[in-house]
Amino acid sequence: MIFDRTVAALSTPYGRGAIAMIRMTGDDSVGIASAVFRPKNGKPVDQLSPAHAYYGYFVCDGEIIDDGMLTLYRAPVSYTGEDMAELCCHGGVLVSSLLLKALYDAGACPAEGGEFTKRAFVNGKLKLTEAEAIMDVIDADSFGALRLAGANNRGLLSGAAEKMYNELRHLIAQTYAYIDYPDEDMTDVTADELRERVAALLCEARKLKDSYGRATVVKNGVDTVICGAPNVGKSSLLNLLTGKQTAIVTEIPGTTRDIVTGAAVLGDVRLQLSDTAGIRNTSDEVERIGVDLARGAIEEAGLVLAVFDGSREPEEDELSLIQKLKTLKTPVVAVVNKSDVPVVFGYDGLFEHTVHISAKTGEGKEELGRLIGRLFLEGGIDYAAPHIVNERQYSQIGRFITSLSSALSALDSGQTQDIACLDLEDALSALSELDGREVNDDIVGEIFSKFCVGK
Ligand SMILES: Nc1nc2c(ncn2[C@@H]2O[C@H](COP(=O)(O)OP(=O)(O)O)[C@@H](O)[C@H]2O)c(=O)[nH]1
Ligand SMILES: [Mg+2]
Repeated sequence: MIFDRTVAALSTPYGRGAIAMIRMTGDDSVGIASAVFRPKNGKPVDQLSPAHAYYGYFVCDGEIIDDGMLTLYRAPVSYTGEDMAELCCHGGVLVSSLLLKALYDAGACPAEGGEFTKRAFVNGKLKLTEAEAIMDVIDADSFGALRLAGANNRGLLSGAAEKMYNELRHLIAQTYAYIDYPDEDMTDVTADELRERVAALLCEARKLKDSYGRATVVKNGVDTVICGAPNVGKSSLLNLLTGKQTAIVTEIPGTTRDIVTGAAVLGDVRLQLSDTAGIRNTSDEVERIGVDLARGAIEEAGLVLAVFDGSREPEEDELSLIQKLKTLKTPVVAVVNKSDVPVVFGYDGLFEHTVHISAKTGEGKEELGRLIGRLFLEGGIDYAAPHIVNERQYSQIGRFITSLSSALSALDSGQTQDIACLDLEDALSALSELDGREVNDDIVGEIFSKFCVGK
């Protein structure tokens, strides 16, 4: 991939703000910046020191339109590895559009979404997993998601992949040398040692593969359905967890009919919550549709929060709901609500997991969070360990594992080392795709097309 155009784009959101930043990358960046910027210090733009911000005036069609800052970067010491310019003007919609137009008039082309980061990747400034992590940093909406994204952006996953890559490449080279020149004392990788070292790689790769489940829980969240009889406090629980009035709460049974959704972060776990209609037999047509939706949502959930009102005995409809919930494979947490009033029925021992809470006062929310953390993260997540964070990475680590396992079986069934090495070469190629050493243009295009323009 060769980038022969110099491209520019607005890197801050389009709209009114204090400051707007326009970035430009490519060979002509400095020349084009000279056409639109007059430094206050009177120096020609091409004599400004790189990575220093200069104050001056922006010119469009021969007229000064704004004042602001210009920072130049010289290849290869820049984000993209090319010559770059960053222009900061006032954050008006008109002024930033005019400045961008001035850059286009002077020879820049509009940048595509993600083009800056794509160039950084192609020019070797970033591994593919690091580039993906940049998007995750931008999208992160919980502290946990940000920590995962930040760690991969700083190279935790690419470092782990590189370590495995180097070990495997070395192993393959040593083994071929041994096969081709067994008498020359070049190496001593016996079939046993080969088996041992492949097994060690396999163990590491499986750990990495397992990390995906936890990362998904933190990053994408668990589809969680709040269900129960009318008036037990389902909508109040949704509001407590989302921290705002997401659903209407009244003392009138049958208030919630549509599925009301919201997101919450409890500890490190993100929950994609769906509040549902209270489950009961009803002659009201609209409510009945809501109850059917609720039953359907329970079947598809990753977690069910079954809410009960602890201040009264369970009703007939609730007893059959309990039986139904017991047949689910999905984890079910019994949330016994209204703990702020005297307990009449505790639901203890009926479910594997029970938490007493008050959606009204918030009491018990932390315990619910700890319980969910234990269920989905086995007590915690180690942010200092590398994590696989998307399906693309997951499928490559899966291919790596399959190929390593196949090499091991070949050795176990008495095949020669060179036969095992064919599988090891495929394993090496899976790792290369994981961090982008060897990845086709379509995949690169797909990854960067999800980026915003200007990133
Ligand atoms: N005392 C008390 N009342 C609650 C609590 N949670 C909900 N309620 C009340 O129970 C009624 C039904 O609540 P709502 O959230 O609409 O229940 P839903 O029908 O299950 O969604 C309302 O009057 C709430 O104020 C709680 O923890 N304690
Ligand atoms: Mg409700």
